[in-house]
Amino acid sequence: MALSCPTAKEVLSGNIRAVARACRLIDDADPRARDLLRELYPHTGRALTIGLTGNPGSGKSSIVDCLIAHYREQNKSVAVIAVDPSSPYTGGAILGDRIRMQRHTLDKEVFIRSVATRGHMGGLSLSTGEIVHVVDAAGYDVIILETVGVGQDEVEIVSMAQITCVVTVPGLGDDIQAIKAGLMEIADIFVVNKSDKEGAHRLVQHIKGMLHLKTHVPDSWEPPVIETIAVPPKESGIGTFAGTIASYFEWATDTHTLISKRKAYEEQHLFDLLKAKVESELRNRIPKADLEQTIAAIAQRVTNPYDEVEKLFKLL
Ligand SMILES: Nc1nc2c(ncn2[C@@H]2O[C@H](COP(=O)(O)OP(=O)(O)OP(=O)(O)O)[C@@H](O)[C@H]2O)c(=O)[nH]1
Ligand SMILES: [Mg+2]
Repeated sequence: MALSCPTAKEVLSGNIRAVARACRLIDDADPRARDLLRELYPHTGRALTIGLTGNPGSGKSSIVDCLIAHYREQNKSVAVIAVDPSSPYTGGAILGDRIRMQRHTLDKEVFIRSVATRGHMGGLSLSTGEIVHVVDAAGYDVIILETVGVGQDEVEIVSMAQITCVVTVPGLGDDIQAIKAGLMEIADIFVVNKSDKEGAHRLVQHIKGMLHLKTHVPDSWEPPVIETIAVPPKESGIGTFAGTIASYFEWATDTHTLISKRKAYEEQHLFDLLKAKVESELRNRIPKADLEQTIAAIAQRVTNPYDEVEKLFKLL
């Protein structure tokens, strides 16, 4: 039986089942999701969005669990979107996320959702963005995006958050390897988790050293490096981390950084949608038989894709 589409009103009222159904429609690339998003869009852009990325197993979900507790104490509702691009199914890692955040599963003010690679044309970042819009419209105060920091996809995903936090841990061997290139540039805050382990302090110094090498732009935000322990009984640093996130929001609001980030995201989003639209339009317009013939000819090296693109482009 087809999944029924929730009304915008149901989502806006924060009805958790409606929110979950909307997320499933997005996962399934159901065209009704677009109509719903159209109605929800004016009600989005209110939540505080935090992106958390970093090495696999560095304790991201454990930190998220602590952050949920922190925000719940302040009576803020929290939605968590855990992105696992490595798995085409809702597999082990996501189950791990659930277990890590188990103490919050009965809390109605906490919504946890996993996103895997499925989803529509335009890819993971597009469908993740849409899920963010749904939970934003549903009124969650804080939205946390967790991704494993490996690919370009994830860099794109965390960049849609208002703040990007990069988590790393001591003991990964070469300290330089501890933070993947690309992540160094996008971090607003560094978290050295598992600081109960040997080498945490050295890693902090190392990251600070790397940050000092960057040319300092006046009035820019210097990413702080925070040590945390995200598991009992020695949990620590989470309050400092949350406080730093709050300071960042103050700074980013005052300096109009949030507005610039939002515009950058809207531009990216617009082009993602446009690309998806153009591709599906093109696929519809090129007769299937012609396409197959062209592809076969390219495969046999009778022609090349460059000439074929020009030909098709002129034809259309
Ligand atoms: N010693 C220690 N272990 C921790 C700490 N934080 C998390 N862990 C453990 O590290 C393991 C991985 O934690 P997760 O929170 O699942 O890590 P993750 O980064 O979300 O993992 P993936 O999503 O699979 O990439 C678990 O066994 C945690 O209990 C910490 O501060 N100290
Ligand atoms: Mg995790």
